[in-house]
Amino acid sequence: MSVILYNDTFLTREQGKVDMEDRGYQFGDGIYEALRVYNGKMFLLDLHMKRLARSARELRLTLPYDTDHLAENLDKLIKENKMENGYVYFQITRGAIARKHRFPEKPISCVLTGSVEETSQDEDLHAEGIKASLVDDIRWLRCDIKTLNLLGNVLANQDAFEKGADEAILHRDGVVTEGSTCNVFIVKDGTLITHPANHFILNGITRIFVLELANRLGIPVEERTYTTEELLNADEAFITSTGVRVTPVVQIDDHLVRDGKPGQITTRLLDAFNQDVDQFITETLV
Ligand code: DCS
Repeated sequence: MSVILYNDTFLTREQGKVDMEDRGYQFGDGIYEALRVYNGKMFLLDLHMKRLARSARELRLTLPYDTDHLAENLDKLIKENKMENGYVYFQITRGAIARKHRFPEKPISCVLTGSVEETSQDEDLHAEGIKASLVDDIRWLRCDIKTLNLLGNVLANQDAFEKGADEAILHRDGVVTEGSTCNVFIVKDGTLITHPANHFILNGITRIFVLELANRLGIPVEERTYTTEELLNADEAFITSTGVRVTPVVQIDDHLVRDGKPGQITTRLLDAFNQDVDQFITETLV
């Protein structure tokens, strides 16, 4: 029986009920984070908590308690569920009140829920590469906030799936932004290129980590916009996210990325990433 976090308490999954007038349910008025757990410990926790605090500020949402306390509760949640490897997901909404678009006049309590999902350590990894499909980015202009409003992402992801692809790569008028669930990188003439972290993309924690790895490995980086044409003519392409780490993109619709095999720089970054995860696991053993 799984245990969930509900505000500051722990309940069984069956006990966890949310009010039908919760603003998260009615407007998608809330924020979330998803973290990877290895060996019972949360990976890149501080960066996730920083991003959560930023999302809350941007939506003028007051967290029910501070991020240190939240981290302690998430730790307990993992232990209660005896989970070794998997994900922690949590979300915070502006709370439940009679439906009106504007914020509640008097402050009401936020609703925080958290749950875990067990997976094997490498279930979501696809080192051989995936197929992607180009889809119009029809989302709003604050994609930098990790909000519950994911309809643009959901529709793009479904569109890609129906075209036989694993992921949608989004573009605004021919400028590649990110994936429906991930960030997108290309490599051209040895340089790593990715969309700058502005309002058009979510600044992925994995994106931040991969940029640090590139720096460590001496791979030149350009954070700049690039077009779908540059993507199709890239030497290499890959996506990053909490689930997939660094995953090569070997095909985009009917077009092979170079020879349709994972690129050299992509593989170097994935190897470095995996080594850091292994080290993290070893450290948590002590
Ligand atoms: N861009 C979008 C639109 C995302 O949804 C995600 C993660 C990312 C980029 C990559 O961010 P992280 O590197 O921080 O994971 N999507 C999460 C989600 O909705 N479920 O799991 C990962």
